[in-house]
Amino acid sequence: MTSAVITGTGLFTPPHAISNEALVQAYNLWAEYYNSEHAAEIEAGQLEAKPFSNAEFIEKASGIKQRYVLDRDGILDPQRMKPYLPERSNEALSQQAEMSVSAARDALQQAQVDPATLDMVIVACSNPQRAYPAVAIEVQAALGAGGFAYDMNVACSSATFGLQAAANAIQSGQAKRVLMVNPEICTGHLNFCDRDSHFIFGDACTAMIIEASDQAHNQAGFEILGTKLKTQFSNNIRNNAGFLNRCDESGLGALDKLFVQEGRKVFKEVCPMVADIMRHHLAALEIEPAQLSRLWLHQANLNMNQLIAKRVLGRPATEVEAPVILDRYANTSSAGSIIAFHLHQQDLGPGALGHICSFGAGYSVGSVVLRKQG
Ligand code: CO8
Repeated sequence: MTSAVITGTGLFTPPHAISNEALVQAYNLWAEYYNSEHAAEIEAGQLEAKPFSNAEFIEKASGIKQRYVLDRDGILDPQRMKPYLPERSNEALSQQAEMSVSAARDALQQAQVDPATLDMVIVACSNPQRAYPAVAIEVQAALGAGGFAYDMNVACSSATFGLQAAANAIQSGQAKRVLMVNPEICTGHLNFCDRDSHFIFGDACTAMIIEASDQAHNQAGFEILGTKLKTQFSNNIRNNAGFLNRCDESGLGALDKLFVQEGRKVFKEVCPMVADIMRHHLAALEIEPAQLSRLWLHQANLNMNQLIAKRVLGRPATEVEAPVILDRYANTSSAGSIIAFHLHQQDLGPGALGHICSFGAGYSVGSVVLRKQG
């Protein structure tokens, strides 16, 4: 069977960063204003006072120190608490297509691939910015790619599920050269007025070129040895935004539908599930965890990653073995594990084995085992 090889990766990092301190200052100003505006209802027990946020708590609970965002001003304005991302005309490149093209150009260059020779484009992310036409088809047109394109969404696991779709298409002969991009605008659907979650996410876009091995110009890529996907329904991470919101008569439909989660439950339920899937996947490929040079894990929470890596390896992982990018990028949903891969693989020699694993809403887990070529 033809093997599928990752021959290029790219990353778009937004130009603005927000530190925990700046984010907390904006939130606390907003909370102070809310509490004074609603002092009478809070006093009468009709409303709860908004609690204050804390930068030290955020770093200790999550490992996050800052996040990159498409717009800083709107998020840090206590009168607004959401980014300014104005709708563009239909003639302009959409925000997600723009990020995708930027990350894709880097990946194409690394792979030494002419975009006209791409025959499949997948945009895989948590929140495609519109229903149709697919953002992927816009990206295909912007790059002058051939073949076909589609969007897919499996929340934080969108990229690994996209990798499996790309590898399957190559192995079945339906495609020879695939672009898979992950334009994550997490700040667009994050509630910056919620102390428990306002710090969790940032924006970024990653891209990968996946090719049939006999097509690859870059001989130092990563062969996909195997992919394993798992889903299990849970309401613990949810976003109810959708096209039926406007059809609701109760008034609830008019409210902003944003990211909500039971963070503690997610932590407890997802960690053992992920470690178990990773170990079983390695065993099925007859690979011992000790043979792995690198774990590129989903970047949601540092404590979570340390726990999962320890369960997989049977000992704590070093920072080189399980690189961390969430301190700078925060949780960028499906882009997180791919950013870790993009930034932390250049030192690996031919034959080195590595493991990408994503996990998140669904629940969904995507496990991809790679071997460095060269
Ligand atoms: N400042 C100060 N105190 C706070 C804050 C804050 N900002 N936030 C919470 N607290 C308080 C709590 O209220 C609580 O107080 P009390 O003890 O009085 O009740 C106390 O601190 C402890 O709170 P927690 O128990 O919630 O704290 P944890 O130690 O569990 O940390 C985390 C919270 C960081 C959220 C942690 O539980 C976690 O990371 N869990 C896993 C989350 C996860 O991986 N989620 C995956 C979501 S991503 C995904 O699937 C993709 C979705 C699609 C993308 C969406 C884009 C928007």
